[in-house]
Amino acid sequence: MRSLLRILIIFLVIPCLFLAGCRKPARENDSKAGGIILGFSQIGAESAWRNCNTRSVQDAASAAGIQLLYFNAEQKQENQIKAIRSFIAYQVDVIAFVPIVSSGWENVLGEARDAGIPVLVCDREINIQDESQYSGFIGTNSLQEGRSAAEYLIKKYSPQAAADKTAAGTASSAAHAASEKHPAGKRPVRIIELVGTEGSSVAIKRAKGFRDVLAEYGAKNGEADFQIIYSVSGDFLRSKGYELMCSILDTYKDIDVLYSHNDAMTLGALDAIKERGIKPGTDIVIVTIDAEQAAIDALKRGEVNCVVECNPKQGPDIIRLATLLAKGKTIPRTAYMKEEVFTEWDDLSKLPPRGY
Ligand code: GYE
Repeated sequence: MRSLLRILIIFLVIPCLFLAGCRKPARENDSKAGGIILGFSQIGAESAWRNCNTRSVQDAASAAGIQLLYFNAEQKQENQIKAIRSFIAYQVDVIAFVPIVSSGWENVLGEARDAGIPVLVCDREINIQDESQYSGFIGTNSLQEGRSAAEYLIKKYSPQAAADKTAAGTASSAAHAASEKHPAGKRPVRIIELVGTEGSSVAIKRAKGFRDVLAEYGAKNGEADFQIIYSVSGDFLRSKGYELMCSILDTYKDIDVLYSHNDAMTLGALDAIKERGIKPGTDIVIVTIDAEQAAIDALKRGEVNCVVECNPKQGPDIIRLATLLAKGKTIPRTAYMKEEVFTEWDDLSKLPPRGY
């Protein structure tokens, strides 16, 4: 019955709000039912990670008996703004949204505040002058993910770290070979960076965290051991990861490392690399973020060297926080998901299936 109601709302009521500009006058009937209505604006379906994130929110909402008005913005901020306006017109109890980019939310969030509807920012962060325009954030710690990616590289290329690991019998031969290829003092390690969607908090912070750690390391050692020779946005898409990597391989010859902001782009890039007879994981060190099953499988095959987990299963937390907000409670300003790092030096034989 609930799903029938949801289908009716999604396919009949909301399009009506968009197309005819009609307003649902009040929520008396819904309030009598006592249920919480959550308007959720998702950015799209650009990756397996994203699809898992959407499923997680939908499953958690239905488990909690929360009515979810779900919108897929198809990668457009204007669609998200429209969706949020429709949630306001519908007088939902809470609005949750994944901001595709970090800026440009002042007006619509001001409207939500005027309407007295609390807003939960999910997955990606926003950059806004008046932080009281939203109630809190739950999602990805992108700065730390970028830092973890760089920390792995420092270990990988540190002769000492590789030697220690060899002595302990845990180093892969690739780790040792890499550190021998670039002993401190020789030419810097040359890095290609595939960046996520431009203007998104995740792309900005994954780039910044990565650079911060490399710069801190360089400052400590008095030399630049790492050099980002080219950085380009692949919009978090597998197809772009492939296309970009094809042209990058035509242009750059001495690539040591590919640092990619998500697995979808990495998987595309791996296709391009393998097509040219280059061995990913050996000839080019691959560092990727998300930890989709396909990336973990590639790590196990030795085609990827480090996978920084980004946890898409945010649904239970989003629903818990949205419920608190609907009840007029305050929530923490910022909550990050728990995330791990998997490398070629780990025993992954007992890692449970990822589910995305
Ligand atoms: O890494 C990527 C995606 O916002 C953290 O968006 C998310 C990113 C994730 O599509 O795969």
